[in-house]
Amino acid sequence: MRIDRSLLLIAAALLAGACAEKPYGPVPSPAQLEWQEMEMNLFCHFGPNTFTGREWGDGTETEDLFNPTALDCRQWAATAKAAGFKGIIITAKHHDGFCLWPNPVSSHTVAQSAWKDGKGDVLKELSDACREYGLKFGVYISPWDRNDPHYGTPEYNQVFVRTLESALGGTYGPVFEQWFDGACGEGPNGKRQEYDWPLFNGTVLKLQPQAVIFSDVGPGCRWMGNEAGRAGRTNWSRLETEGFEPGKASPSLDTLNQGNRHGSRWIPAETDVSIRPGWFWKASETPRLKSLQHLLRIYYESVGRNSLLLLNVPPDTTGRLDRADSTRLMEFRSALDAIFARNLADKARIRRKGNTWTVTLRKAVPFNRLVLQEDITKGQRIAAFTVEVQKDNGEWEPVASETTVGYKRIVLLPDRTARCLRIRVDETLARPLLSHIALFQDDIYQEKTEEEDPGTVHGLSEIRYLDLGEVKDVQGFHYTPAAKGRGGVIIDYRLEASEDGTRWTVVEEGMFDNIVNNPVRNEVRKPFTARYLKLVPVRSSNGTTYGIADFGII
Ligand code: FUL
Repeated sequence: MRIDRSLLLIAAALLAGACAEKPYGPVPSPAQLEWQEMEMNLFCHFGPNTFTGREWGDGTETEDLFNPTALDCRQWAATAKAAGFKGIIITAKHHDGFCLWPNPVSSHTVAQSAWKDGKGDVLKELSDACREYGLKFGVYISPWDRNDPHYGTPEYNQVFVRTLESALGGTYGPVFEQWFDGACGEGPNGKRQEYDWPLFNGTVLKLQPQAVIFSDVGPGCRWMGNEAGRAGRTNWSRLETEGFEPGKASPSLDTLNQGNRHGSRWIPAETDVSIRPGWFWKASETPRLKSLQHLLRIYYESVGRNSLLLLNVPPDTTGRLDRADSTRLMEFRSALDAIFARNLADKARIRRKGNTWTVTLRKAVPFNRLVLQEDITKGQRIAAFTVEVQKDNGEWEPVASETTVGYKRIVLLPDRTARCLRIRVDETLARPLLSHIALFQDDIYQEKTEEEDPGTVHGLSEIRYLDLGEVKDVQGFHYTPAAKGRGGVIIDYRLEASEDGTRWTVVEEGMFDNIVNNPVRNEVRKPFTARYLKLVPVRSSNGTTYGIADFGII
C-alpha cells in the first residue's frame, strides 16, 4: 500500500511537471484551496419566510412566527453527509433581519420568539450536528436588513460588526465560509446603507482567519452571476476587483460568470442554486423539485466547470428537510457514484510531449466523460484545449474543443469506444500543468437543449389581461418571466380584478421578491373573486420592457 501511494504521488508530480515550476499569477491561499476541494456544500435557507411562504420577508413579521415543531439539525447533517456534501451554510440572518441565534444587538431573534420559550438556538444545534457528522459549518449573514432601525445610518455598521462578533466569536466553533449577500431590494426611494467593507471583512478574518468570504467580488470567493446553476463554460478563478464593492458596484454578470483571464486576484466562483424554484421551503413548490437530470446538469455546469456547488435544500416548517428533497439528494448521490465509480484511465499510460498528453488505455472501452485538473497551486494557466480520440483506422477525430480547466473540468464527450485519446493545449498563459486526467462512462445523464419557455417581450405600458370565462374564487396568481430573464422582468406590479370587465378593483400592489437574480415562476397567494384580471407592470428590471412566459391564477 505504501509503495503504491508514493508511486502515485511521483506519477502525479511527473504528470504535472510541477516540481520546479514557478507560480503564474495569483494562487489560492491554503484556505481557498481547502475550500475548493470541498466541491459540494449544502445551503439551508430557513427563517420566518419558511413560515410565511415569502422569499424576502419585510422585517415586520412577528418573532412568534418562527416556530419549527421538530427542529432536527442532525437530520440535515446526516442527509448532507450521506449525499456527499462537505459542509452546510445556514441563513443565520436573511434580509428580514431575523436572527436564528440569540444575537444580543437585535430584538428580532429566536430569543424573542415562542420557539423553545425563547431558549432555542439554531446555530448551536447546527454547528454541533456538523461537528458530529464531520461536516464544516458556514454562515450567511445578510448585510441588507429590513428590520434593524439603524439600517441606512452609519450606526448600522457598528450593529452589523457586533452581529458578526456574536455569530463568529467562537460560540459555534470554526466557520469555513462567511456568505455576504449583495442583494438589496429597497427600490428607488428606499434606504441606502454605506457599508464599511474593510471593517466587516477585517472582523470576519480576525475572528475566523480560515474563513473564505463570499460576496459578488470576494475576497475569498465570488458569486458566479446567476441563480440557475450555470457557471461559465470559460471560467477563470481570477478576478479584477478594482473599483467594485459588494452590494454597490459589481462587475457585469458575464464577468462574474467567467472571471477575468488576467485578473489580479484569486477569487474562484461559487455556484449557488436551489433544489426548488425558490430559496425557502413552500409546500406548493414540492411538486416542482428539480429532477435528477436537472441536478446532474447543474453538477456538470458547476463542479465540472471549475466552480464550487452550493446547493440549497431548505428545511420545512417542522425544521426537517422535506422527504421529497432528501430522496432526490440520495438519487443524485447514487447517480454520481455510478458515473464516477471507475476511472477507466487509472491503468492507462499517459505520455506528455510538449503541450499534448496522449492517454493509451489497455484496451478499447466506451467513454463519454473526461475529467481534467490543473495544479492550481501554480496558478490557472490553460486557456484552450482540444480533445481527440483515435479511430480504428488510426485517424484522430476531434471530439471536444473547450477553453479553461482550472481546479476541475469535466468535459462532456460524445459516446466513443477507443483505446487512445489525446488532449492538446492550444492556448496557455504559461507552461500547462495537468495534475489529473480521468475517463468515465455516464449512462444516466442525457444532455438536453433548453427546456425553459423562451416567453415573449413587451413594452412596459402593455398590460396583461386574463379572462377566466366565468366569475371564480381564486387563491392568488402567478407570473413567470421569460427564460433567463430575457427582455427584463417585472419587479413592481399591480393586480386588478373585475367581475364584469368595467369596474376594476386593486387586489394587490407589490414587488416580486428576488426575481431579478432568480427569474422563475413567482406566486402571490391572496384570495379574491373575479372573472377578468389585469397585471399592470409598474417597474421592470430594465425600465422599458418585460418578458413573460406565463401569467395565471392559483
Ligand atoms: C440572494 C437573496 O436575495 C436570496 O433571497 C437568496 O438568499 C440568495 C441565495 O441570494 O441574493
